[in-house]
Amino acid sequence: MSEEIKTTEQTVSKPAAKKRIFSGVQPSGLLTIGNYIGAIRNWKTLSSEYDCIYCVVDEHAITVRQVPADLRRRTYETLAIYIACGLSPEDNVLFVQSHVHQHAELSWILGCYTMFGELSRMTQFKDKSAKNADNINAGLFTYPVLMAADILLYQADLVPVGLDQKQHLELARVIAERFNGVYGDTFVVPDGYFPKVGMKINSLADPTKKMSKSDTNPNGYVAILDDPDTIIRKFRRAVTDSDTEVRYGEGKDGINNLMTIYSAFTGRTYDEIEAEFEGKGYGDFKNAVGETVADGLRPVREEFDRLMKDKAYLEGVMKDGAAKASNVAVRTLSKVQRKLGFVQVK
Ligand code: ATP
Ligand code: LTN
Repeated sequence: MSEEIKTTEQTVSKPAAKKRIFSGVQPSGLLTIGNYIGAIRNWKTLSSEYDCIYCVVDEHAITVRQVPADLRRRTYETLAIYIACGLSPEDNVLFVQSHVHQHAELSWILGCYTMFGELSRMTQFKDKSAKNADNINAGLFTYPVLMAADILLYQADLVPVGLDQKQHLELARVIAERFNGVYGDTFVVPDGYFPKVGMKINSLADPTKKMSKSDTNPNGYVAILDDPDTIIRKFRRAVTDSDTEVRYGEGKDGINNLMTIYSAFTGRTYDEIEAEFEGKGYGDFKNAVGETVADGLRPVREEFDRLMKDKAYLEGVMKDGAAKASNVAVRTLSKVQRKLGFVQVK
């Protein structure tokens, strides 16, 4: 919809403000094809229609112990992957979470509007506590509040994420509605955006579990930056069943997962894939998936290598992105503080 602006001489049309997207990935490991298919690829698709803000969420990553030098390097790498996947810093705001201090401040405030019981029900907290039994810290527990702060700080309309983030997104909506209910309209209540194909890519080593970049077994995931031989080898080793037919169906988690990945990279439907591999075995299919993924990711890898040689450029993007993000963040936080009754002196 366009809003009409009347001037004395003429009537000009000003396009209505675009809706806003916010999303992020943790720099907690090498980004996988799960992150790519479930999230980043859709960021690119949506990027022309929306006003997009994409963040490297380093504050989220420290809920699990990180080696400082690795965290620093991965923060650059994650940003470089965003750009290499086609998200230009000119058309999208790209920044690092810890460079905009309002995230942590809003998170504290929203924590006072989030119930202990709500956080206790989060399945990611249960999963990660089981995996990190020696470090079940409060940050791991309140992680969804920080995620809500990320989203609500920018008044985002849409949040493109994979299926594992659905529960966190629903909690962000509950928190926004609760706050709005008490103080009047303050936050936009965000909607989730999930890909039609690939909202949950599973591990190649255990196809009943989500593919995860922090998996200790590197054969479980394919990293966006794995070289072609490694990608092809990992797909050849992918766990499948004892059947031989390439067919999507119950009890065929491994093949279903490979078909989903192949479909995401080729745009072919499951029926078309079944027809393509009729009479051929799993071996041929696994090779085809490996080669298709390796080819599809080649341009990303090449652009990534180029970008990582230019740290000054990446730092420029970070600085510029943080300045743009701060403009929005300052306004939301100030509105929230005013509504709460915090004294504001100029
Ligand atoms: P970690 O292993 O450190 O928890 P992760 O691989 O699960 O990390 P996140 O940084 O938590 O990745 O997720 C970034 C985005 O990628 C989120 O939108 C998430 O939903 C999506 N995503 C992550 N893994 C998958 C997957 N296996 N399939 C589909 N989407 C995924
Ligand atoms: N929790 C998300 C990462 C994340 C995020 C966000 C995603 C942090 N803040 C805001 C979307 C919007 C995850 O993928 N683990």
